[in-house]
Amino acid sequence: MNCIQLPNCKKYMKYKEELKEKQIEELSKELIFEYSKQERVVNLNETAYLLISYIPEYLKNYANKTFMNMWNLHPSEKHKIIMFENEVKVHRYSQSYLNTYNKLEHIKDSSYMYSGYDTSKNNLEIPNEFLVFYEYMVAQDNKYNQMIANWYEDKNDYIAYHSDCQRGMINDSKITILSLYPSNEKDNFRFLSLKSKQSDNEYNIRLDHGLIISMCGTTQNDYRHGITKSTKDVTQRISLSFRQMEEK
Ligand SMILES: O=C(O)CCC(=O)C(=O)O
Repeated sequence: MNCIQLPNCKKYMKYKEELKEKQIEELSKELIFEYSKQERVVNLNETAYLLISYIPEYLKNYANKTFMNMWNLHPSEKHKIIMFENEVKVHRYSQSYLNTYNKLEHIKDSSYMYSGYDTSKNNLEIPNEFLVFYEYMVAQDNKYNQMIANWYEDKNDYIAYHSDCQRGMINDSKITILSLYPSNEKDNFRFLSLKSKQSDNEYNIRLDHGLIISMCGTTQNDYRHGITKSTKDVTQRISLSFRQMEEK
């Protein structure tokens, strides 16, 4: 495993030098992870870290061929969430599958992101088009038992900074996001932005086609994350996020 301690350790400086040598574009604190078979580790602090890897080539080929079929699975209406008891429509389509947490007892002083008040469709079976990705993730770690698909239509779709709700999740489990696009055109790739709750630390990670990013350790307690709006026109993006929930 490569270890990338951010922002000051020697290994990170060496990594930056290597990026320059390969003439890979890197803006200030923007991290780009070109395809590699090796899993990489990004330490956000002593207890929060990210794991970065890629789906194998056969899954990428499958995604290239079936992207529009997967796109057409999005719900007809943009997603709703609950913010301090109010239903709010957000700028993306979203659907959760399998073991989704459906209790709303906390919404007086917190938010609920899996749906609005109607939780009746939060535990659907995963559609066939997405099953290969779910099965791949379960083969990596058999604790994954829940999935959310997010569909981002264009540059105006985004997800606001938030920390993921950990209610109902297995203790110390990770949350993993896979990014898919209609092509490998890097101008369309969105960024996952992570902002520390305790300091000015901020990391922007380019979410390439087929990139898998796991948020691990205390990332949800120490950082907020979001997908920012793009400043230029971009194609669609689908993200599949995988969680590890306590069995009911
Ligand atoms: O679409 C994404 O990549 C972000 C998803 C996300 O932030 C989440 O599931 O909490």
